[in-house]
Amino acid sequence: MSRVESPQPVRVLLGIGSNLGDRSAHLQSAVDGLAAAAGVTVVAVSPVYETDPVGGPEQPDFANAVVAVDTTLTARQVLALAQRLEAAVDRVRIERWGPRTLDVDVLFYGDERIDEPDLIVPHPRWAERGFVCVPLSDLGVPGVVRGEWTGVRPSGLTLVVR
Ligand code: GSY
Repeated sequence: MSRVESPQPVRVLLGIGSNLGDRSAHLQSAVDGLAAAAGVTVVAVSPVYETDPVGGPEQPDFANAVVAVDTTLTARQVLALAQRLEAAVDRVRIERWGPRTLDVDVLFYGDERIDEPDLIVPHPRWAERGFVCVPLSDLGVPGVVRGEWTGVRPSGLTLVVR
């Protein structure tokens, strides 16, 4: 008898950030879009932090969080989903590193290492960024040390999984 194996779900960590418009609504739309996607289960959402912008021109503070999902999607499909979530809130790239309605970064795809022009995981700068390390440590991600970061403050915003 032949059997169709369904792929084992992979734990994926996504960084989400917004510093234009209704930041809370944009982050929530990312969580909603992930929860609604076929082959994706949202496992946990970190608290939201108010964070000083890292790099780029002078721009408003960000709201940042990290979302953990289990997924049967490939890394490239997760990237495509992330890009659709950004487009869904009318993300416009006015300026590289500049303000944006929503940024969805693939931080980790299980323990896989991928090095392609448009997809590098683990994300090459995750460990240098307090706005990533602090929420990752909230989720208890193994190997992540919370550290002492300036420019990362509790925001009082809450995201829900519905
Ligand atoms: O890489 C994500 C976009 N981004 C951010 C961000 O999300 N938060 C903060 N605080 N600074 C940032 N600089 C860039 S680029």
